[in-house]
Amino acid sequence: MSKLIIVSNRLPVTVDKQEEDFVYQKSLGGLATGLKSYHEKADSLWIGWPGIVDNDLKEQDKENIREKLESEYGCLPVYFSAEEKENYYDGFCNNTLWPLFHYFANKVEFNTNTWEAYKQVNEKFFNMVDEVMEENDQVWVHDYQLMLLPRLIREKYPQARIGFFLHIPFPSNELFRLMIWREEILEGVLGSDLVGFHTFDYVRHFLSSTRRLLGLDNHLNTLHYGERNIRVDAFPMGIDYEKFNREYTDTEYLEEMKVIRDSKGEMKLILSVDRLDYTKGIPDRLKAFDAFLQLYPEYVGKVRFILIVAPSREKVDSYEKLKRDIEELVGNINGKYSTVNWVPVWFYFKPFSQKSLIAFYRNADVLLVTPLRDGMNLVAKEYAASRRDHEGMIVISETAGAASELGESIRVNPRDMAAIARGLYKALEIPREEKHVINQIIHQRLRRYSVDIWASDFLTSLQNLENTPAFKKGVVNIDQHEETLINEYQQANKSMILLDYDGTLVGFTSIPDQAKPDPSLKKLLSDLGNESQNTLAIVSGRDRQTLEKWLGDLPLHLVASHGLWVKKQGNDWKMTMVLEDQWKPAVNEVLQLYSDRMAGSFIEEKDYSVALHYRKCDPDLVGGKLSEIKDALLTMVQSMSLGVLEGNKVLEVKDVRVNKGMAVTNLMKEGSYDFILAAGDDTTDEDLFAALPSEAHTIKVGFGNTRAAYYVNDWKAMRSLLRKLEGSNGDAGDDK
Ligand code: GDG
Repeated sequence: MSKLIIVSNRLPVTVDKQEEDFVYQKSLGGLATGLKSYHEKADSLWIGWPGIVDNDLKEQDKENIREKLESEYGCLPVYFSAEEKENYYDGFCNNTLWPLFHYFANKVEFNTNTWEAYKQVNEKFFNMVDEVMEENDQVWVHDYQLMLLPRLIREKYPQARIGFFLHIPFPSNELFRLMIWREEILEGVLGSDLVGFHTFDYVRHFLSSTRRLLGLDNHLNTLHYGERNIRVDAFPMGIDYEKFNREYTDTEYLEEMKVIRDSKGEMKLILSVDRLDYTKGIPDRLKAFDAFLQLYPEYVGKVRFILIVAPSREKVDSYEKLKRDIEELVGNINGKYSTVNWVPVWFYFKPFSQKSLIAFYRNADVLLVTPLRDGMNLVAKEYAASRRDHEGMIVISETAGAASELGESIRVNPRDMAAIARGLYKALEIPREEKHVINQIIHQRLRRYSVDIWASDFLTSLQNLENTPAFKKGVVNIDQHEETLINEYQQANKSMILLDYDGTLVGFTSIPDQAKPDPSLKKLLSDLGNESQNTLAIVSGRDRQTLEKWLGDLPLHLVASHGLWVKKQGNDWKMTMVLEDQWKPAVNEVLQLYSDRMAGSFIEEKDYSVALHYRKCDPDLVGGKLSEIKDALLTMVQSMSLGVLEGNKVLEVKDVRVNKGMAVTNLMKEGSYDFILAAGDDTTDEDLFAALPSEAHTIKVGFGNTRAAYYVNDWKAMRSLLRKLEGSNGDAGDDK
């Protein structure tokens, strides 16, 4: 039986040493609160740090804690020392990743020691996963503290199903690229099969970073990475709706409710609940409350702001300072407005029990939640769910992930004090009926997409991922057909092998001239060409001079410029069609105009065509420009027999009568072949596939739609297939 392993930095249980005893408490924080209920129902195994450092523990303590965590909570502890905690957690996680991902670039510290500790602790987590992992287990890794873990697991368990979920925002590439170890971090996450974020904005940002920094294209949110496909998607985390919406009748709750209600009297309550963190925008919120009292003096004496801040990360310097700033602001406001029987801000710096929190939620007229950045913000959802009477109203910052789902609430810019003040006023004054309609919609949504549904949605998506690229429906990986292919090849009397060059036999380079064949490729082609049954042809878009220089000494035919020039083995180059080239300067001029404004692009002029190469350009820039360029060219090319051809990161204008299919049809006429294999990677090779009889073995190299029957992942896989074919006829040769 396979199991689910959840891995996160903190366990849902925190172990604390009090005197000589160990106390087990619920952990605070969004992830722990949210996923705990699912964990209990799913009977999963949860690996994480129990919140206590190694230095406080004897070996025997560690064992006892492990035993209790495992048997009572389904958890397994990863221990680390105080020094590791300082460097990995306080250091790299909270002084580097956290501020960077929340757009606080000025707070980011880069430090090689903390990075080393981050790597080391990720390894520690891996060791614990490794200890309990069985082949068919699913692993779900959580959050920014463990971004290297998916890759570590993948390296040892290539077949495992691994999911990763980021609970905080993924920043725009402009921010993310500031990270020194950005490639390692992306590659770490890409060990997963499914990468989840709270919102589609974070999905977009992640895909933009993988594209710009690792050069990975994506199709319908699927990344093709090496041999694997990785799905990237948005899964907005929900809450345990029932828990917050339920009616409680226990004395603890009823007493808490009474105390809050009595103290409230006729007063309107504004509430906010956060962990202590500079991303939560607490100082700005206090200033906005001050602005509210100034702008709407009729509320002086009639409204109270309850500010609950749960202590967190107090050992990090900036958090200490933040606490002092908050205290000062609270002091200022209270000093300015308080009267004998009214204090505007009630500030609590301590955690409350969840029941107390629910009691606060149920008595608050408005929840004011204005983080400067927040991955999701569960407090907003918990508040809405808690107000069973549909009387609550939320003022939420547009930079919180939850704002996209709580669109009916009042959305504000968290730095705009006047806007927050106006938002508060609106929330307090909103007509009852309107408030009820808004609440109904929100409740419905929260009830439906609860945290359990969120977790099972993520895990079902992980389970159902197909291994074959979704966009190659009906096209089969040649691996599944390899034996038949080799058999047919061995039995054939006359074989024709037609191979494109760039992207099919060699990888792409930023400068086309650098893609010349390596000795191993030359040996492979020479061996294949020397087989007596074989006719081998390289069918390329390159000019004849280059092909001659690189491959002219091999036993094969060469087809250059997409079929315009053909050189049969041992003969001279021949033009397959008489063409004109007077159009080139005009086309060149148009392309040049665009190229000048597309940094990284360049123009290649061939005998009878002009190509614009844009491999090194910003992909988003190209996306917007291509159709414009095609439009501009269209009017020119319509009057001639020219066409605009889209290849692999290249746009080429050439005579439409010339194509790879036409040239190959001529070659094929010269013999009767009982085995035909053709392989190519871009759209110009589709003409080649189309011109071949249906029994031909057509192979698309890499991604994308194709009329070929099979595909291989990349040029390396193509070479290895050709080696096997060649080797199957006796001497395999040594072309490594
Ligand atoms: C991260 C992301 C994302 C707070 N004070 C008390 C208390 N809490 C509970 C709340 C809520 C949780 O802590 C806070 O969750 P948030 O979502 O607001 O924020 P983070 O902890 O920063 O969580 C965040 C989340 O992960 C989930 O993916 O939404 O964006 O930053 O559940 O109720 N609970 C108790 N006493 C308190 O005083 N018992």
